[in-house]
Amino acid sequence: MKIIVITLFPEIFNALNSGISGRALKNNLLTLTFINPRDFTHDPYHRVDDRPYGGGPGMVLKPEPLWEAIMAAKSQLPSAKVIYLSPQGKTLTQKHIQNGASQKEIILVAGRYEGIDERIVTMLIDEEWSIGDYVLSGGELAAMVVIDALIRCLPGSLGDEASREQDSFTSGLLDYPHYTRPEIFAKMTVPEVLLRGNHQAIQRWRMKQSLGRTWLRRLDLLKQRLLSQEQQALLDEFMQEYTE
Ligand code: 9WO
Repeated sequence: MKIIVITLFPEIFNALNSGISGRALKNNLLTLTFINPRDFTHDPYHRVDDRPYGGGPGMVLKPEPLWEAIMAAKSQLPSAKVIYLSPQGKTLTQKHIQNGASQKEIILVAGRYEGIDERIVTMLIDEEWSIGDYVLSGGELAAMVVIDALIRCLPGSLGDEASREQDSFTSGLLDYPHYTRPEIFAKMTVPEVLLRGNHQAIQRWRMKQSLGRTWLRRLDLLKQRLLSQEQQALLDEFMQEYTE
């Protein structure tokens, strides 16, 4: 997969050189490059922003340098969708990420200031994506969230490929609780079933916890799903124990 990010601050993305994303980059599962609109300014001050028409606080990213930057990216990745990270976009879910990960090429546009000139959105942006209902100082952190989530979907990105299936949301349910040594910590024990080594019992306990937590915390997710007979029975058990 090839991603070009249009950004005034490519250094921010250095954080992706650590951990799972760092290994994916090193192994060339993903090619990540940057184009800076400031490199497409033609005035002596290299200005990328200007005052908003109609007045008001703050500045707007000028259209010309952004236009040239996006066109340069499109010439490198002709089949790429151009995606603008903004709070006005559709809110992403794991499904959108999985779909995005099947694309060969993506161009991500990270805005700054109060936003980009709307004519860029009209002419060059194919989709607007939001990572949640809050405002950041710029699109870079949102782009990094998207890149990290995409990388996890690429085959070969995880040390143990089985762990992807276990990811919360891949299954549409919340994760079950995790424990490791020591057996007693801060006077708290580990659930007995996890110590006994009965794998079928452990699987059932984990599914029950996942269902129970999703019921308690994210009823919206549970309502989108059809439960198997066994899952319904496990959830009934959880609800019974919870309410007594
Ligand atoms: C809103 C706003 C309201 C009053 C005054 C100034 C204001 N600026 C903004 C605003 O949305 N600024 C954005 C900052 C411009 C585009 C880049 N920025 C951004 C992207 N903030 N948050 C995101 C973002 C992207 C994806 N998902 C969540 C948030």
